[in-house]
Amino acid sequence: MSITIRTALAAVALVGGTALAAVPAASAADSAPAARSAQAGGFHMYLDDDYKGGWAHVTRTDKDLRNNYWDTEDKNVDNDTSSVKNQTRHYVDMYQNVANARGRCTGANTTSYPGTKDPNLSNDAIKDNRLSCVIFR
Ligand SMILES: [Ca+2]
Ligand SMILES: [Ca+2]
Ligand SMILES: [Ca+2]
Repeated sequence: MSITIRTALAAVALVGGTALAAVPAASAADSAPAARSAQAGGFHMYLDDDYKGGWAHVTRTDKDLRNNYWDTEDKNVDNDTSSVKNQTRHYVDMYQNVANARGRCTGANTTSYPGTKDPNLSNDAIKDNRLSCVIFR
């Protein structure tokens, strides 16, 4: 009985591992055309609507934007983002709150799709000037 359960769990783990492994494999296959977007890549955040004002970007998950700063001013990025460009191949989840003690970001959230941009976050669940945590997946 317990062996059967363990086998089932192993199968699930294997499926999960395969799915994860498939992501880098797909990227590698597209490596030539990806060169340009890799240079301009990352998840870009702007202080104002329409990709204006201060700029900051991340290239991986960042669960606390309080120690990220705009290029134009000595202010941190937390609760200040108004527009975004997702120049990655990842879905990027934008959360209202920095990670809690369990490492989970919480509150209102909006997903940015790979290769898309949004000139105004005020009409999204995350809303204007609330972004505090960015999760790449
Ligand atoms: Ca940070
Ligand atoms: Ca919007
Ligand atoms: Ca916030």
